[in-house]
Formats: sequence, structure tokens, C-alpha cells
Amino acid sequence: MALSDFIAQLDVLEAEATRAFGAVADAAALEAARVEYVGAKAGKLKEAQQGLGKVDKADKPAAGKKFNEAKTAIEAALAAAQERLAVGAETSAQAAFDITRPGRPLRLGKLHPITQTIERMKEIMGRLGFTAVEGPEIEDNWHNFEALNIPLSHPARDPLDNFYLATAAASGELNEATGPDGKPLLLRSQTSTVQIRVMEKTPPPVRIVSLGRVYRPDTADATHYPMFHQIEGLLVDRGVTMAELKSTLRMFCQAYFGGDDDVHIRFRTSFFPFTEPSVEVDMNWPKKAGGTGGWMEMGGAGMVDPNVLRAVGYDPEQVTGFAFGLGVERICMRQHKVRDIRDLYTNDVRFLAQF
Ligand code: FA5
Repeated sequence: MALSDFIAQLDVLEAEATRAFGAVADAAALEAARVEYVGAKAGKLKEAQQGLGKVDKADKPAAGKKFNEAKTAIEAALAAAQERLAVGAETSAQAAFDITRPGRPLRLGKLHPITQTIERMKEIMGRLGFTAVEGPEIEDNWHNFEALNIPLSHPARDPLDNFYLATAAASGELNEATGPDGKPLLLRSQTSTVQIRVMEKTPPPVRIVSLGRVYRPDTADATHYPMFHQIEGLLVDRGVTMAELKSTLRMFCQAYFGGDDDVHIRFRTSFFPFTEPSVEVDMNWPKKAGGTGGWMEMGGAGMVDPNVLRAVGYDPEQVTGFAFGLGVERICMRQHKVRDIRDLYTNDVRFLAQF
């Protein structure tokens, strides 16, 4: 017999048996269906098993596997029917409940690994004297771009790199959603927006950390996801220097990865419109210290650009500041040796229960 015929035959049998077990309404019908499908002597499953002997030798492993799958599915349908009818019978007969039976244990829930990471980051930054603040995920043009010194012509504003929002008219027509200034609204693409919101409201000194979701139309791959989290730090005061930026980031990483002196930070020159000078921040957590080894890019940082300080009404002659923005998922992945960011967002309890 051809393998495809054997498989087709089992698919039909499985569908038929599952339907039959699902439909039985009493014990007698259940017994009749049991004999018909899984009876030891002349059940249809037994009959199908004989077909296994007629399949070509080379196809035997695949055929055997298919047979086992169908058998398991049919037996599960039988078990479900047995349980359904037994429960019904007990209820209708008002059978006594055995109060001596041990209770069913409740499954203890856990925080998602990203939430755990965020809580831990907030706690460490709190110990470094940074207050946690939040900002909105729907942002206006001023906070996401203009105040951050990102000019109109900058590619960061490109519709292909941002989730701009639309409103639906009663006719179903989509129109660009705009803020009070008449300019487009979007899902924030970075947590640097929160820097502006805080500085606008608070006179210096400021020392804040903000953790939250950001959105970019990036194609999902092992290290990118269209929604991810960033941790943003901002310190503005008199005489703040780049040395403080580096030591703050180093202390943060050492505390996060276990207070180990072996955790190192490296700056590479870079460009962000809202910082000058700007750097990319890499971290190395060596294998000999229990880490994963190698340099990993964590995010960007730099000294707050005087134009940004001016935009929020600060005097760049009086105060200076540093800011950094790191990818939360990348740090969480490095800590737990997770290789694919998508695993964090598939909501598979078997995966999430490990953390
Ligand atoms: C920024 O977003 C700047 N706002 C950082 C900054 C803040 C610079 C303050 C200066 C001062 P960047 O686009 O490089 O920078 O993103 C920062 C980090 O977010 C990246 O290094 C990476 O760790 C993470 N990241 C970026 N895109 C994704 C993505 N699609 N999925 C997951 N993580 C991402």
C-alpha cells in the first residue's frame, strides 16, 4: 500500500472516531463506540494496524509514526468522553464529594522575564540615585523629534521607520492623527522622549530613569522585534562629565550581572542628534566570570546636546548632562542566554516558566 493512502485512511478514521466519541450521550453509546473503534479484536483501529504490514519497507517508520499519532488522538477522544460522561453521571446522582481527597495544587504564576529585568534595572538605578518616571507611548512630533534636535529633513522621521497614527472617519476613510500643534502623532520610537517631558517640567538638577515600550517597523529576527523596551537614564547638573556617564553605566552593568569587577564597558564614537559627543555602548561579560563572553552592543549614550537643553529652557552655560538609552531585551537575553528575542514574546508557558 502507498504511504499516502495509509495516511489518508488514518486521517479519515481519526476524524470519524473523534466525532463519534464527541457525540456519545450515555454509557451504552460510549461502550458501543469504544468497541467499534478501539475494540481489541475487531476495532477499526486494529483493522488499520494491519495495513501497516502492507506498506513498503522504506515507508514503515513514517507509517508507524502516523499510526501512533492517530492511536493517541483516538484514545484521548475516548478518555475525554469517559470523563465527560462520568462527571455528568456523578452530578446527576448528586454523588457524595470525597472531602478527604487532596486539593488540586494551584500553579504559581511568575513575572515575565522582561518585567523581572525592568524591576531589577529600576532597583539598581534607584540605588544609584535615579528616580523612575514614565512617559506616554503615543507621542507628538515635538517630544519625539523636534525638541530632541532631530530636524525635519532627518531620516529618523521617515514614515517607513515609524508607526505614525491615523484616525478613522465615519466613512471608514483614514486620516493622519495629529497632536495639538497640528503635527502627526506616532508611537514613540525611543524613550528619549521622556527626557524632554521631565526637563520641561523640572528645573535642574534632574536624575531620572525611564523604562518602557518603544515601537519601530523593524522586521522581527533573532535580535529585533517591532515592539521592544528601552531603559533611558538622564542626569543634568552643574559640571556633569562623560567620566560620570561611563562610571554610572559600568556600575549599573556590574550590579546587574552580579557585582563582578570583570564586567567591562566600552564606548565607540557615534552620532545621535540629541547628544554631543555621542557613543555606542558595548558591554563585555567574560566567560570566566560566568558570562557569555564577547562585546555586545547595548545602546547609545552621550552628553546632552546644548540645543536640547535650550529647547527645554535650560541654560547650557550653567548645566551639562549625560543621557543613555539601552535595549532591555538585549540585556535580558544576555543574562539568561536566550538566543532569539522572539522567544520572549511567543507566550509559551513552558519557555516562560524557566525564569
Ligand atoms: C536610541 O534609541 C537612542 N535613543 C539611545 C540614546 C539615548 C542615545 C540617550 C543617546 C542618549 P538606538 O536606535 O541605537 O538608540 O537603540 C538603542 C538600543 O535599542 C539598541 O542598541 C538595541 O539594544 C535596542 N534596539 C534597537 N532596535 C531594536 C529592536 N528592533 N528590537 C530590540 N532591540 C532593539
